[in-house]
Amino acid sequence: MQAPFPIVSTMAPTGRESRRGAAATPEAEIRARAFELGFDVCRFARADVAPEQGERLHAWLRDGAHGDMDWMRETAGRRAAPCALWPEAASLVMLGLNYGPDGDPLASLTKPDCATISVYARNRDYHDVIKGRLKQLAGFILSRAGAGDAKVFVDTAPVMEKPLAQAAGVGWQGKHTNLVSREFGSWLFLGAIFTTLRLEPDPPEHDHCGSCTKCLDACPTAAFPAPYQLDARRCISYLTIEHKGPIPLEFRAKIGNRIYGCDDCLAVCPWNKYASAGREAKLAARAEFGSPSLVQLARLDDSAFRALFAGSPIKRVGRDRFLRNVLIAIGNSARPELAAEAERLIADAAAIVRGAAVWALGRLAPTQAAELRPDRLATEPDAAVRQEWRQTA
Ligand code: B12
Ligand code: SF4
Ligand code: SF4
Repeated sequence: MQAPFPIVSTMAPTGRESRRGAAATPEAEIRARAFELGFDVCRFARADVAPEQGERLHAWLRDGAHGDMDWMRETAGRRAAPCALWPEAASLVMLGLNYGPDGDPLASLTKPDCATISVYARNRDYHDVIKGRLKQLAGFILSRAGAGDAKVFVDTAPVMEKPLAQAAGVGWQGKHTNLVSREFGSWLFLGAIFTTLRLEPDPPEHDHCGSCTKCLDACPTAAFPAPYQLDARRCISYLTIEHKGPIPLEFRAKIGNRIYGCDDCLAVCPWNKYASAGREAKLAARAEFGSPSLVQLARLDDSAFRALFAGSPIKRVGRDRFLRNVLIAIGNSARPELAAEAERLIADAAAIVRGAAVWALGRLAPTQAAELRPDRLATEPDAAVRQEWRQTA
């Protein structure tokens, strides 16, 4: 039987893993187990790191940059620092899982009758994939220590995963605000284990963006008011996933055929040249999600939507919001033959779908839209959809 971890690590402070040799430290054992579980990066930080993150979060919220993600504001107190969420936490185990694409992630942007689904959503929901493994790793840590407590987090809890991962040396927050790794580029999912055990921290990673501005320049909707700052209200990821109402007019054309999330700022990062395709089969792109046909997606009813996206993060937005996004892409397709899909959906039961269908029809077949307008304006029960009809004039 192996000796349990000391509750307080006895390791002398050192630098990176490579300088530690093969010593069977608690950290090395945890890291080895993390790799066995499929994680690609595993590093450690103290729970009181990155004190500036709280003030930056509050400033971001004060600016209203979170849009209608009210849960970000409501949880801000606990999100601001690990110890505010869990005062007993002493150490953080920060994990990264590589989900690098095995081809050009932006290839489908040039196929106007197809949709672009962001890389992270082309297969299983990463929350489901990662959470179980975090629990297994936390169980391993506690059983080896024979004491202590641990909590696991991936995305949904009020934890600022990016600055904490930077503090542990997983990577740095690039100008696009996501964590960039010298080894995996932009393509790491993050997860965290907070524990009452004291583990030896790794050194933080430094910023390697230099004078590069590729991600800022690539953003279709100018969502970066400044480097390292994102106005979520302008971000296609927010607009297509988090935003519940009609998509503001000024962004519709710029969205192109991105129907769920956006990868443009991630994909152009030069550090991706060191990235490799992820090794997790559950996250590798499903063939049918590579560049799905807009016509087929526009024909999904609720049960077909649920069946197609079972186990996928896309199921979160529900059929109606998803169809809203598909109709924006149809409106941007410049393919008049897709107007029939929009025309059919102007009679949909959901106002959010009808409104987007009116916009798409107005773009693809303005004469047809003008002919339908008087009758539809007279019978349309929803004020926002009537406004869409007026805007087609
Ligand atoms: C809310 C949220 C969103 C929002 C807001 C995004 C954002 N940048 O905050 C929206 C819906 C737009 C979004 C989009 C995406 N998201 Co998201 N999201 C989150 C979530 C839940 C919280 C992030 C957060 O705390 N935001 C609050 C603000 C204040 O944080 P911030 O932008 O990082 O702000 C910091 C900087 O501005 C910085 N700062 C300010 N000034 C300065 C100056 C300097 C010099 C520096 C260095 C820093 C700095 O300080 C702030 C605090 O640290 C995290 C999961 C989690 N719990 O952490 C996932 C998370 C960030 N998302 C993730 C992903 C994958 C995405 C998308 C790529 C998905 C997609 N393909 O569509 C896009 C990327 C868009 C982008 N460029 O950021 C991953 C990112 C992984 C990684 N490697 O970083 C996370 C970590 C989820 C996960 N567990 O893996 N997301
Ligand atoms: S995800 Fe897309 S829209 Fe959002 S900031 Fe990046 S490039 Fe801009
Ligand atoms: S594209 Fe350039 S500026 Fe943006 S995160 Fe990558 S290195 Fe930094």
